Amino acid sequence: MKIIVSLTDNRPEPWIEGLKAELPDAQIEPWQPGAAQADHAVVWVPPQQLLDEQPGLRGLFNIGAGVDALLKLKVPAHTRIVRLDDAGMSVQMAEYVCHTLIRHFREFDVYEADAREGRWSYRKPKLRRDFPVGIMGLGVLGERVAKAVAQFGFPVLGWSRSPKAIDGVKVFSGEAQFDEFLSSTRVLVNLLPLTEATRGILNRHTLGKLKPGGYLISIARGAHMVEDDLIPMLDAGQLAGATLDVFQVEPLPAEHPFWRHPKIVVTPHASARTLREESISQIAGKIRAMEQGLPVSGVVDPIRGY
Ligand code: NDP
Ligand code: OXD
Repeated sequence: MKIIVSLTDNRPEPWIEGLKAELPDAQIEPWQPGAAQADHAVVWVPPQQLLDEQPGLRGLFNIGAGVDALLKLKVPAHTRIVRLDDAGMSVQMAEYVCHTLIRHFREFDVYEADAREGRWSYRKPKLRRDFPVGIMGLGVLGERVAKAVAQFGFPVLGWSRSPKAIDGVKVFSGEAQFDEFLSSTRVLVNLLPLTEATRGILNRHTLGKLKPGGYLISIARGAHMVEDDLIPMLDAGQLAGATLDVFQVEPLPAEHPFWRHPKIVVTPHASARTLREESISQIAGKIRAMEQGLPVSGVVDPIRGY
């Protein structure tokens, strides 16, 4: 069995070493133009040339959860695209959202500013029931985040394409229930995949439906948000604040106004990093299963887009 590796922005060597340790009988190499046909490829945003030159790939393993960049390429219909399922990312997302939510709810940002001035002053306690948290996307990441937030006693709502039941979470589904989901939410967390149906879904119309004091946590993809809509809503007091991890252009240009806006916190696409060891072991397990004709989880439906 031959496996090729092509990871934009990542050194392939540690991945190749890790995969070799898991799959000692496989031939595993970095992809180069003109390489002989392989059975599987492990990739992050590979060049179209790789796919054109490798029509016999059975598995295309993405080293991330989101496959929006991969689906822009022409992938042969018989090649199965497989995403990472969790592999250590959902707990990171839960940490990120709980931290951001609690920092905002308890006004730790205000205490930090007070401390810098040597000011001893209490904030009036707020009620959790006034901070319903709505999570868009209840997949591998969204469900874990919803459960983590519920543990802190906040009312939790979720929105997905298909109906589902999650303990402690009020689930809305489909376009028909989107407005009701938004108008019941104060802190909005986006964990949708980027598809044609979700591009631009965070905009002045949708964000304008949140409860007063709305707060946005945007951690899936930059193209979910109409960026020009955000600052006017913050400046007009229609939103209380936003924590943003993903952007239309990454790295976020140094001159971008998001960096310096007092109601925006920026992080550099760091809410859930791919963990190499967990990811290698998951991908190797899926390759073994595929080779034995067994089912694998995380196979992407290219029509649905995730
Ligand atoms: P999943 O595919 O497991 O879950 C996607 C969820 O979104 C599902 O609940 C799905 O509904 C729902 N959904 C999809 N389309 C729609 C729609 N049109 N309307 C309503 N709901 C919809 O994805 P993950 O949870 O693993 O990851 C989510 C995204 O997070 C990734 O696609 C990626 O873009 C982003 N991400 C960002 C990272 C970062 O560091 N910032 C790191 C990792 C991921 P249903 O359940 O009905 O199918
Ligand atoms: C992912 C990401 O999709 O890192 O996994 O954004």
